[in-house]
Amino acid sequence: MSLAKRSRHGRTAGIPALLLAVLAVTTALAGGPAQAAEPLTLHELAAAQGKYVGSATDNPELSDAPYAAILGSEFGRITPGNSMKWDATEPQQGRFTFERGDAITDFARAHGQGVRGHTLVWHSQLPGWVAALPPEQVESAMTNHIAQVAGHYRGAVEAWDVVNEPFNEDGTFRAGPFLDAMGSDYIATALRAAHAADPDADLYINDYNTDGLGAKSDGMYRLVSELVAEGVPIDGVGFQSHLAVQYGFPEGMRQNLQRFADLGLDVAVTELDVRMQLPADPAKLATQAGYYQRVFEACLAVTRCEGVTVWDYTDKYSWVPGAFPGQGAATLYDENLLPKPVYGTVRTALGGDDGGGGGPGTLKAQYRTQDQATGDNQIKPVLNLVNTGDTPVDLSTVTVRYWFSGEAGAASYTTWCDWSPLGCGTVTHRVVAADTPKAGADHHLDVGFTGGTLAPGAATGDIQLRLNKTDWSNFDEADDYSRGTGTSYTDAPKIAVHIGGALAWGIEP
Ligand code: 9MR
Repeated sequence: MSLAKRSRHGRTAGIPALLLAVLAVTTALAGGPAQAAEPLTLHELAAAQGKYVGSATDNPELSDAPYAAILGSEFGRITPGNSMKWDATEPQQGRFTFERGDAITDFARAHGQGVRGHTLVWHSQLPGWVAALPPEQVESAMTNHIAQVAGHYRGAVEAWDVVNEPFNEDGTFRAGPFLDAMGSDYIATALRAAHAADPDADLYINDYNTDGLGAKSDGMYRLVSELVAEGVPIDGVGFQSHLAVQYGFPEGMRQNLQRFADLGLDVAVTELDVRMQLPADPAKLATQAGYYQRVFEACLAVTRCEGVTVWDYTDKYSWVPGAFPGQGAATLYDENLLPKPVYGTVRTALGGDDGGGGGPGTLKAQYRTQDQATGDNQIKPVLNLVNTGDTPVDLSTVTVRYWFSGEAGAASYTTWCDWSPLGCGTVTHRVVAADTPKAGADHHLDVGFTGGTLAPGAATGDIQLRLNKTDWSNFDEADDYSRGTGTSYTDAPKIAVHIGGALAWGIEP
């Protein structure tokens, strides 16, 4: 892609890298070491290296103001998850609707973002009328669809996924109305029609399970080699990268991206997420963080890799739980729009700090119980926080969360710190009703600190806590989410630790 084309949008590569360097120097001079600079966004970190970081989004989510604020600030490109697809833009033959897609391009324009158009020709989310056409009418329906949609978005869309998911797993062409009517030539025909409709857009073919070396990516490689040799207008290949911790990391991803780049094409990671079987645990989360890191490193290592788009940035709107029941936790932010530790991993992979969110393992919670009675009127967790990172942690930025269920009786609580080597005067504690009450987790005890620093490798030592209902009625602790039975300290993934508002340890219920 040319720099001239990039400069249509403010927050892209090249010039901003220089600006960022100047800003960093200015900040250092003005602020001195004590005044931390505002952390750069993911996209700013990537742009300093000539790449973008994008996110998919969808129309209903844009009315969620906190969601939209992060989408608009943290990401430099957006992809409409659904609203430019054929069923959304031409539900009946010749009747085009662009309102929802326009809302996406309007959002992007207002936030200085680029747009990846998605998608013109795909077997899925294709209205029934297309498959019902006599074969001899399919080509003109397809080229008309492309002319209208790509024509409408000309100038507003940076790149198009012209053809989506054309391959079977073995690298042969996937059946569908277009292949049936035109053979594999439909792909070249679609690319030519898109080029005619928007000569400035980068034209991509996009697929999944082509991220690593293998039969399916070999099929893609054969196809695009031929298209390039025949002079068909193709600019890039998109690698969706819908990964799962249980299926392993795609073999040879960097080499795979590089072989496409060596054909003179751009490449991009277009739909990244890394799902897992729920519940998440520290081992799965560590594997996931490793996969995110390797995808970003692969893109950074390949000069012609334009950037990485995540298939929505938050578990709140991820497609995964709907498509794979029992799986999830696939994205960078949790359902409360807090960045997860994997967000810090991505920042670090992009050459930044971890955003203050604490990378995996910066701080961990350990738990032991000194209360074997599960049916009495008090809960007595004992906590120990350990700094497993290599920088000191300011304890005033830390909140620890222990979830339990309140059962019948009073809904108000009294909390106590019985003993801690830190001094109980520095430990704050209160009970909060959960935003989303769950069985065994309708309240949480939040523990904080008025100050203090935990050095790398250091531990707080015992924080002996206790709580009761104000009417002293009994609890049933047996089902409490955060409770354990061990009487000596073990790592406690069901106790969450937030640093500066970002989850740094544990899994929320
Ligand atoms: O994120 C999209 C989801 O909202 C839709 O229900 C789904 C229907 O097919 O499509 C999702 O996006 C897909 C994308 O268009 C192509 N690659 C796979 C994506 C996840 O299914």
